[in-house]
Amino acid sequence: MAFDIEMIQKVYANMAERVDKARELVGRPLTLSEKILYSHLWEGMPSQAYTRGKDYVDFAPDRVACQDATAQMALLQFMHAGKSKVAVPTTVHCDHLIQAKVDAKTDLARAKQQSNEVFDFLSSVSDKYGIGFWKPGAGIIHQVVLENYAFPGGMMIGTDSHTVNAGGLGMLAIGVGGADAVDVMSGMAWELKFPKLIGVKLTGKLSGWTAPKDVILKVAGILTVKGGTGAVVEYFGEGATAMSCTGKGTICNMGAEIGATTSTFGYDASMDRYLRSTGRPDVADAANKVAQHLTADPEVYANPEQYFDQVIEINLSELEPHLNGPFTPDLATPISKMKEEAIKNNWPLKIEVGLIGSCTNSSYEDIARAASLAKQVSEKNLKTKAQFTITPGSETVRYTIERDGFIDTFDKIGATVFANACGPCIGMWDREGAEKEERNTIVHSFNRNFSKRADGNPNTLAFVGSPELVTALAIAGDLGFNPLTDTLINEDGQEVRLDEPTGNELPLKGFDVEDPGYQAPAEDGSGVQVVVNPTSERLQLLAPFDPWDGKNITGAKLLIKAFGKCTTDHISMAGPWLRFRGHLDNISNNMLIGAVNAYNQKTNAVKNQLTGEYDAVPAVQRAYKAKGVPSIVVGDHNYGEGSSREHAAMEPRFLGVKAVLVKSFARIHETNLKKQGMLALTFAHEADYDKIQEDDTINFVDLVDFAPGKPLTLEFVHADGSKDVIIANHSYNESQIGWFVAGSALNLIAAAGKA
Ligand code: MIC
Ligand code: SF4
Repeated sequence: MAFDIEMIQKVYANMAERVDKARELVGRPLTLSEKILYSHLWEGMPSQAYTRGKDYVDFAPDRVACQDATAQMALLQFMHAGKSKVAVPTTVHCDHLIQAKVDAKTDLARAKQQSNEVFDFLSSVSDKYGIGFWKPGAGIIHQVVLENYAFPGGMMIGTDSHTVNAGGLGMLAIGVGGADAVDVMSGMAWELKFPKLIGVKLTGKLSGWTAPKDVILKVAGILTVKGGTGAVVEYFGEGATAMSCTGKGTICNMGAEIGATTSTFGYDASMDRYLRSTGRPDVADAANKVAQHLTADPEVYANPEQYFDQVIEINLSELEPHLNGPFTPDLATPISKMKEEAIKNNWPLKIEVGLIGSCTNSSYEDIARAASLAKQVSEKNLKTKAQFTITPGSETVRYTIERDGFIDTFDKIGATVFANACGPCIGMWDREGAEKEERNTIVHSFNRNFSKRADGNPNTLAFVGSPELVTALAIAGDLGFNPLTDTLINEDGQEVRLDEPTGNELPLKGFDVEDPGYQAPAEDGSGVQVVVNPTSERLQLLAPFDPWDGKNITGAKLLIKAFGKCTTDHISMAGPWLRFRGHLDNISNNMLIGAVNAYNQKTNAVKNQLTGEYDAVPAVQRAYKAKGVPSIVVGDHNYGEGSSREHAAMEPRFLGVKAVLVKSFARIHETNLKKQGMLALTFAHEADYDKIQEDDTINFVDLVDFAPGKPLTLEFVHADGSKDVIIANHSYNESQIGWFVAGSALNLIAAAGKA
C-alpha cells in the first residue's frame, strides 16, 4: 500500500468540485497546471481567477520533502516554530553527504562515520516531529519520492531545486528554500506568484539513440537557463504519452536548469504502469477514477496557443541526441555537430570519465539501455576507453538492476558503482588527481555542469547527455564520436558499430528490494530528545536575526560587484562545504568565494574599503560586520541560479550584508533572500550596473517608505565625491515587507507560536 493513501484520496475527493469551480471562474477550459493550482488553494474552494505572473497566491501543498544538506537548516528553523508535529506528511532523505571515492560499501561506511552527528540529528528530529526518515544509502531524494510518494494531480514542495522531478508522475512539485518548507510543516499557507504557463507539444516518437533527456537538453537550448523563470512547463502530445513515466521525470527534473517553477505531464497509461510496478495499485486505481481532472481539458491540447503564454513544439521523430555544456546546461549541441564544435572551441576531445545515474537519470529504463551498450563491449571485443561510474538513484533500483544482471555487465567494463547518493553530481567526488587542476573532459547524465561542480577542478569541462549517449562516449573515449554514424576499432583491429540501445521501461519481474532504508517516526515523539552539541563544528542552533531598526540604511559599502554567471554554487559552494550546512557561522566562510569580482576578474579577492587591501570575500565582510558597517552585493542576470540552498541567503544575512541588487534573480533565491529578511532588489535600468564603482558608499534614500510596487532610491557615492542615484525595483508584497521588518519570516512564525 502507498504511504499516506488517505491524504491522496482526500485530494481526489475534492478535485472535481474545485476544478469545476475554477473553470467557471476562469471562464475557459483549463490546463493541467491550472487544475492542480486551483485545487490546492489555501482557502479550499476557488473564489476568484488569478492573473498569471502577477498575483501572489496562498497554496496548501500536500507534502514536503527535504534532503540532508538542506534539511539541517530547515529543521533547525522548524524547531523554533513551536510545533509538536509536522502539519503535512514530510520526509527527510540522506543523500548529499556521501562522498564517492572507492565503491558503494566503503564510501557509505565512511560517510556514516564522518557525518554520524548530522545523520543522528536528522533522524532524531524526524522521529520527534513525525517525519519519515530515509537513511543514508536509501537513495536520492527525487528518485525515492518518485518511487514512493509522488502522485498524479498532487502538489508538493521540497528543499531542493530538483523536487520538480515528481512532475514525471503528474504532480506540481516545486523546489523551495527551507524557510518555505517550515511554513508548510508548521501548518501555514505557502505563497507563490501564480505562474505563467509554457506548453511544450511533443509530436512524433522517440526512437533509436534519442532519449527523454534529449527533449530537455533541446528545450534548455531553446529557453536558456532563465527562459522558464516564473513559469510552469506543461508537456503534452502523442510523444509525451508514448514516453515512460521515468523518462518524463528526467524531463521535469532538468526543468530546474531553465529556471522553471516546475514542469509536469498529464496522467496517462505510463503513470498507471509505474504506480503499479512500484507497489501502488491503490494510487493508480484512485487516479483512474478522476483521470479527466489529472490532465488538461481536451480543448487546451487541441489549441494550445490559446491557453499557454508560450508554446514550443518538438518533433521527437526528428530529435537528435544532444550534449549540453561545458559550464552551463543550456549550451546545446546535437551530437552530429559535437566534433566540429569541440575543435572550434578547443574542448579536449579525450573523455576521461563517463558518469551515469543521479536523481536525473537512474531509472530502470536508463540503466537497462546503458547496460545494453556496455554488453556490446565484450561481444564486439571492444575496450572501454574512459573510466565509467554509476550512481543508482535508490536502493530499490540498485537491488533490481543487480538482480537483473546489469551491475555484472557494468563490472565487466570496469565500472565503479558508487553509493545510492548524489556523489559526483554535487562535488562529493574524491576524484584522483583533481587537485592538479588539469584541463579535461567528462560526460555525465546529471543535470548541472557549472564550473567546479563535479570534482572541484575549474578546468574540468562537463557535458550533460543521456545515460546511453554517455555510455557510448565512455566506450569510445572521444567527445567527437557520433554513435549514429561512426564506427570504432576493436581489439582485433576491426571496424565495429554500436547497436542502438534497448531496454525495458520497467522490470519484467517487478521491482524488488531487501531493505529500502526507511525509518518511520515515533507515534508520539514528545519524549524524543534532540541534542545539538554546543561545540560541534557541524551543527549550530540558530539565533534569530535582528529586526529592522526602521531607519534608512546609510554608509553601506560595496562588498562585491559580481561579474557574469553567479549561481548558488558561486555564492555558497557545495562539495567540501556541505559538511557545514548545519552550522551557519562555519559555512559563512564560503560566502561568495566563487563569484568573479567585476573589477579584477578574480574570485575571492575584493577590496576592503576600510583598509584598501584585497582579501577573501568572507574575511572582508566579517571585517565590516565587526565595525558595524553595512554592505551590499551587486550582481548580473539570473543571480542565484541553480540550487534551493538558503545558505546562499542566510550567509550574507548572518554576516551583515543588507541588500542584493542585481539585473535579475532566479526565483527560489529571490524568495530565500526575502524570507531571511534581506533586501532583494533589481536595477530599474540595467545599465546602472556599470555606474557602480569599487569604492562606492551606498545610502538608501527612501527605505523608510518601503511599500509594495514602489521602487527604492539608492545613492551611490563614488570615491571622488560624485554620485549616481540608482532606482531599484522590488517584488515585495505587504506580508513580505513584514518579513523584512521582523528580521526574517521565521521571526514572525516564532512570535505567533509564542502568542
Ligand atoms: C543541487 O543539485 O545543486 C543540490 C545540491 O541538490 C541543491 C540543494 C543543495 O544545495 O543542497 C539543489 O538543487 O537545490
Ligand atoms: Fe543530488 Fe545532483 Fe540530484 Fe541535486 S541534482 S539532488 S545533487 S543527484
